[in-house]
Amino acid sequence: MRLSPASLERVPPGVDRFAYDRKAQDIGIVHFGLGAFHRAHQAWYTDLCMDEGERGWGICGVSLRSPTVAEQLNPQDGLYTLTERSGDESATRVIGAVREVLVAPQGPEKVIARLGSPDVSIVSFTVTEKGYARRPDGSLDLAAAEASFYPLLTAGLRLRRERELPGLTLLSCDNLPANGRELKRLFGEWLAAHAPDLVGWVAAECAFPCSMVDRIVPATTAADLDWLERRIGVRDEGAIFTERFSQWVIEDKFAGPRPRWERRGAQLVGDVEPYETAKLRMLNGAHSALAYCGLERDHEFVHQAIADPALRGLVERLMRQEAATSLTPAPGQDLEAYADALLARFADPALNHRLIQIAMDGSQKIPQRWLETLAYHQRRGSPCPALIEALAAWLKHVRGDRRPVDDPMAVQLANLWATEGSGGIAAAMFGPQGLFAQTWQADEATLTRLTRRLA
Ligand code: CS2
Repeated sequence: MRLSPASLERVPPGVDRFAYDRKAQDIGIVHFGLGAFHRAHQAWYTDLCMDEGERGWGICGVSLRSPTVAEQLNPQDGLYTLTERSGDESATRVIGAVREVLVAPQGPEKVIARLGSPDVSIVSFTVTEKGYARRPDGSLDLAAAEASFYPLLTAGLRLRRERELPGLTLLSCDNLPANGRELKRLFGEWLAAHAPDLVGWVAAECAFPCSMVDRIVPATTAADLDWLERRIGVRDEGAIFTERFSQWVIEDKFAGPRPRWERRGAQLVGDVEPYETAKLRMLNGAHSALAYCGLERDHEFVHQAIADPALRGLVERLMRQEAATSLTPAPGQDLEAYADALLARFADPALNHRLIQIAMDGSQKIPQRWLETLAYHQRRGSPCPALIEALAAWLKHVRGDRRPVDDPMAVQLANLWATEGSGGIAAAMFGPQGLFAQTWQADEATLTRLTRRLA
């Protein structure tokens, strides 16, 4: 039997669940990219806040491509469980916040109508780095943007203006530096090309807060679903598994009402940047290094890679000597303690976080995770052996001869390898004319070092 409002009563009392009147909640949030991360993070905060008395923050999730999530959640009326795991312990909660799941290609007009609803005041995004359609030089790839959220958002905002409704808060929750400002800039480029008449209205009526989001959410496996079914007595095809830790730092800059997410631990601040940069360079930077170096050494999971003494040393150095020293902490932000906490999170075997999941889309991730740190230290003449080691492992990974490469630039990267070979690939990527020159141009010594490592 599937999890649903009707089968909820069969779920044992040890499983926590929402306590608010679900049907009475209007949809106040439209979310693009209803993946596992959103369901473990923002939807969970919102669900807990509605338990605290916040009202009208039901979520309409929009999948931009695949019908999979809709097929998982719609037969369950949007209900799903979130299980937090740590060591031998676990705790499960039924989440009620998702009220509707739309699949954009199956009905774009429904998405536009929802964006045009007077009840909606927030549009949030977890569309992954590539969903923003940025080229390596930072500009908007108009063709790729066409297949992402840009056209729908434009049509929805146009409808609001026609109806004389207020604008929206557009809240990016992806792992990009200054994600709100990036969204604003990229959406501005899109509007200039496709809807110049909306530029002024969007600037006046919409807000683009930055946010730092953090929770490790491994992809759910079939074995996880079976384990949960044995535990709770019903089948949840939309179940999500995560760690106990969660963090959300949001720039307090909204165009209209918002849930008081701080009631359940979100931090509303004036400037997100110190948190966001630390998270990208330390957590995500270490993650990507573990992924490429770990796969090279035939590890499968993060907890296995971090238990490998060679990789542990590399990650310690990357976080403490290379990433942390490139940061300016906010008052009270303790980067040594942050590194300690990250190591403990990575080591938790309960998560079974696959390295291959993190290895995805490296071309979209490494600029903010590694290259900005490398640029910082190069200006000061300090070496970054751990990051160079990680870069070499990434270069080898995208050559694609050991395992398939899941990356929007996979073909381009493989072609570069084919034409440049191990003697020229480093310069083709990171040299003065390299693909990533916008973020970092390696000096001669570094290129030589990298090339030697690939030989
Ligand atoms: C990971 C992130 O897959 C990845 O690239 O580094 O998803 C990471 O688990 C989250 O950002 C943690 O908050």
